[in-house]
Amino acid sequence: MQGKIVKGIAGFYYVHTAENNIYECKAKGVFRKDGRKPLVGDDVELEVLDEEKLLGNIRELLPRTSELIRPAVANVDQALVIFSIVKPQPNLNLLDRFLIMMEQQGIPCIICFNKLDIDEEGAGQRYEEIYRSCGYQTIQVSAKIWSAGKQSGETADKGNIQNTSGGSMERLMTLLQGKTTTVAGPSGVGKSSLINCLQQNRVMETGGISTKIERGKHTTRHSELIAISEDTYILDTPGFSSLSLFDMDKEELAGFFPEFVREEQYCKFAGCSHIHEPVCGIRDAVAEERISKERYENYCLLYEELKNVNPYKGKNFSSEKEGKRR
Ligand SMILES: Nc1nc2c(ncn2[C@@H]2O[C@H](COP(=O)(O)OP(=O)(O)OP(=O)(O)O)[C@@H](O)[C@H]2O)c(=O)[nH]1
Ligand SMILES: [Mg+2]
Ligand SMILES: [Zn+2]
Repeated sequence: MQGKIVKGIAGFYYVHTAENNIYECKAKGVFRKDGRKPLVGDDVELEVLDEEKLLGNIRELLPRTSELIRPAVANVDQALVIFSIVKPQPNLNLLDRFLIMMEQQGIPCIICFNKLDIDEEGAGQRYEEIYRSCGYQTIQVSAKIWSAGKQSGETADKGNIQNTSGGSMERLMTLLQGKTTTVAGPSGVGKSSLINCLQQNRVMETGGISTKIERGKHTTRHSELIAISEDTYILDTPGFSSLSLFDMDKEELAGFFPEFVREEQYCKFAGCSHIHEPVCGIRDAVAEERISKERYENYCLLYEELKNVNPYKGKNFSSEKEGKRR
């Protein structure tokens, strides 16, 4: 029988099958010999041990279409990165790190700003503008309003969700339809709350945020894949509070800022770092507000960070070249 791993905890894998059963399985297949490890999202071949108690063994891992390192998950089509507009306020540097990480792994991102209901100053609009101008799909929602409407039966007809105060939930549903989406974002922004709005069957545990520091409490501890409809899955993940850029030279960084790419042609120097060179297309675009100041500042911070992480990388490269010339 075939199924999909929806959760993995302490050596057990929970496998969802077409009959809508979830089997508790151990990894017992030959794949273990070549050091392959099952991931949430993996399609697997399982052997049923006990039909009543829903126990089984995973015999084989089917080929993956994608594999993410963080969160560790297979076969996702896209990421829905969620930040709240307020409580907690978004850390755009963390958002940019996440976007870069996904660009590196070739996974498209939708950026969702939640808690629209308590956005008194319209900050969400500005965040949306920053990221829309980079070419990302962006959306503002309120899980709270939406779930209140759902409970009172207002939005029972899914095709007719047009609640402006609840945000663009209908559009969000359309973006997720037929795909496997990993949700990501800091703790306390409402990832689990939003997933609860999107599906009826399972209720994910949600937690408060600490009133003092307005941070989340890390309520979700394990990644879990939830079937919203037959071919639509969403992965709830634990919140993260930091991300380090990995495996990248500082020269590569600009390539992961989609809005930089179209302006680079105006840089005078090939390999321009966009930090200090005269005649720089990126810095001109920032001055003319075609590139947002926030994004550029984060670029500079991350560039500096990469420089410090691996200060000798560039130098090694040039000395190698000299060595060859001799
Ligand atoms: N005002 C408001 N509060 C919300 C909204 N969505 C979620 N919350 C609240 O924010 C808090 C955190 O929500 P969760 O869904 O647990 O957040 P999470 O992102 O899953 O957090 P972790 O599991 O810790 O990573 C809870 O108190 C929710 O009730 C919203 O749209 N508006
Ligand atoms: Mg959660
Ligand atoms: Zn430049």
